[in-house]
Amino acid sequence: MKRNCWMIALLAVVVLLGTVCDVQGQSFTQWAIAASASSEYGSGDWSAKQMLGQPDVYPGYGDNGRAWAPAAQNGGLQWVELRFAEAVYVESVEIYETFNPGAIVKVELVDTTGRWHLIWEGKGGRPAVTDARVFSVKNDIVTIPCSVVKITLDTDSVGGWNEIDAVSITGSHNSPWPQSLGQFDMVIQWASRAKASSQYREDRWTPEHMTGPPDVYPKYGDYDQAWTAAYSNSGTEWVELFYDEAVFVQRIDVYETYNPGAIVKAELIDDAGRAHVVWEGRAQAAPQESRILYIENTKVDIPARHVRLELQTDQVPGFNEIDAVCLIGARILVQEPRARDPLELLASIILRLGRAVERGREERLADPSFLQELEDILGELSTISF
Ligand SMILES: [Ca+2]
Ligand SMILES: [Ca+2]
Repeated sequence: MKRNCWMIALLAVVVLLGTVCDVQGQSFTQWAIAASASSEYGSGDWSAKQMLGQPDVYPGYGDNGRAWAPAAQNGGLQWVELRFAEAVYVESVEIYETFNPGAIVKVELVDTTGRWHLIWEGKGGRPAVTDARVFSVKNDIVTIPCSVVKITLDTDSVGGWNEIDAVSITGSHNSPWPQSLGQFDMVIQWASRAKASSQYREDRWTPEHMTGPPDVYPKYGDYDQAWTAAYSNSGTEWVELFYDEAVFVQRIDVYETYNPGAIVKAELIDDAGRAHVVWEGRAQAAPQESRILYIENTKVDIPARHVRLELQTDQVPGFNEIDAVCLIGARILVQEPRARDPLELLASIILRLGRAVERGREERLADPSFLQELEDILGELSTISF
């Protein structure tokens, strides 16, 4: 056997591994198989089990017994808990709200060890358009598999019955996050301090109104609990947000609650004061509704607690308002060596053994018939399809 035979065997193993990983890495959507709630309007219609399976009200809008409703219209905090068949690395949670949407204030994932992780929080409020909506929450917080979702609603925040038709999770069996991100170490932070190039008034629409969790979103409009610049179409403006703890930033979520689309650049500023560009885009008017601009960070791997956003306010007519900015990141970068796949390990051992036999023959280190026997065994090993 010659060296290229070992190489071919190794290549075959590598190709096979790649294919297997591809199949396992695909994300898929699951619908709830079990549901419970803090309260329910009925034991049949409007009960928690009306959230099981695929939506059967959505995209319809209105009071419908095929969706869950709490016992009372305005009954304070209520929660629902949904269980899914397979634990997956959750990429997003989709919540089908089919009557009086906007009351969701908290979305949590429960991992397979039973630990709770907050992945989204807000104050609740009626969105601009009263229509059925799919509220989609991205997850970059929990980097281990989960199969349970808990959703908390403040039913006082949106009048009338707040109904949920169905809930799904989308995720895969393979982690979409870099190996280096430590498990359990991702944190959600809201800005604790903020400043801006200008502000509309001394006491209202100030930079401080960008600190803390969103209190305008999902409402849309000109609200003084959000920041806006002194003038509506004055050109370049900037805002800076400060957080308590420096993290390796995974994502920046910007809550734009009035005339969204003016942001053109996002930077992280390290503790030495150097700016690192995370994202750049073009200003463009977006639909007249509040939105979350998700800025994924794949470029900058230094810890940061300081974010700078640049806006081109003359490109999007009207006042461009920002309600809150969330920083999501890992506390520490765990540099664990990647666990090697057993097949990959075997292939590399076969390759090493082949080289050793070759060296033995070239340097006459052993009996030629013994080396021949070793070579024959290696030949057999390389014909096995892994
Ligand atoms: Ca339903
Ligand atoms: Ca705010």
